[in-house]
Amino acid sequence: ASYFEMLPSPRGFTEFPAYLYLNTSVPYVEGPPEPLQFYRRWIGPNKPCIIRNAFSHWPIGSYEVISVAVTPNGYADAVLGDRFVMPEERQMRFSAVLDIIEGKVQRKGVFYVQKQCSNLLQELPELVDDLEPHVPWMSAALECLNFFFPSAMTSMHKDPYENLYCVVSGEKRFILLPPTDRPFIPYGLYQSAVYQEQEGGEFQVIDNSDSNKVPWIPLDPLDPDLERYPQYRLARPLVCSVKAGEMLYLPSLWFHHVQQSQGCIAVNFWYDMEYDIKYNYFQLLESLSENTMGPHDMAAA
Ligand SMILES: O=C(O)CCC(=O)C(=O)O
Repeated sequence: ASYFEMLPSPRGFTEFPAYLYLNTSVPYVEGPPEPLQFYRRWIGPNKPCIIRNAFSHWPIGSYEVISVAVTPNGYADAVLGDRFVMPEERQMRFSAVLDIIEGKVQRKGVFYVQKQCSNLLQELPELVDDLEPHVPWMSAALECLNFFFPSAMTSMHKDPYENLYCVVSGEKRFILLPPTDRPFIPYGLYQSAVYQEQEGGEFQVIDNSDSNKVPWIPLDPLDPDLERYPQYRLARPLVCSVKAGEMLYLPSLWFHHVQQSQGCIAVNFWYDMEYDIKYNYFQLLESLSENTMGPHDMAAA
């Protein structure tokens, strides 16, 4: 039975605890915090905040590069009909990407540089000199460093990481949903596929025949289809804008949808979450919710 069949009032179940622990907006913190204080105030309670002046000493320069993700619509890794579609990966010079983004050269599609799981260290060594390899008050060890350059949207998902998301230039707009909203967020299982530009310039969706189905969220929080997913009415999205020089602490397991301004450059630091009692309660909520996911799918969906 689904969560909704088992409990008379899912709203009542999450409303009171949410009222106790959630803010109605994402609060600001001035300057780099003390490690212990940051842990007590934000990481332990699993609450987001925006930190100002946390990396003002980074000398950010200009770079030469790398592999670019290309999609027809700006949605990399998102549900399209009954497919989970990933971007076409293309090798390009950084200056060529800039020309496209600045409109000097016309190209079909939306271009996005997104380096995940520390590829940054191999692919953008020039940038690494301009950053610090970790955030000193967060942890001594860098778990994973990712880099985002314009201009795409990231569909709603969650990660099993504590995320420090630094906007270097431009602005990012986040829609955040707490893990306690899991019952109101729909999931489906999708055939995985990639975009591929054809000779005529159109993009085709090509199936990845050898991969397992991917659990993903079909709902677009910018335009939620409430007829199809009525339970989303009970969700409590927080919207925040992170500007150049600001760092968002995005707690583990929070659902997030991300949009950005033209020319936005961002870097994030991922730290493993604690697989503690909170994680176990989340797993319980997950299994009580409408569930298309097996336990092995949990990690990054
Ligand atoms: O900036 C983006 O487009 C995606 C960021 C994201 O999903 C993350 O940091 O986990």
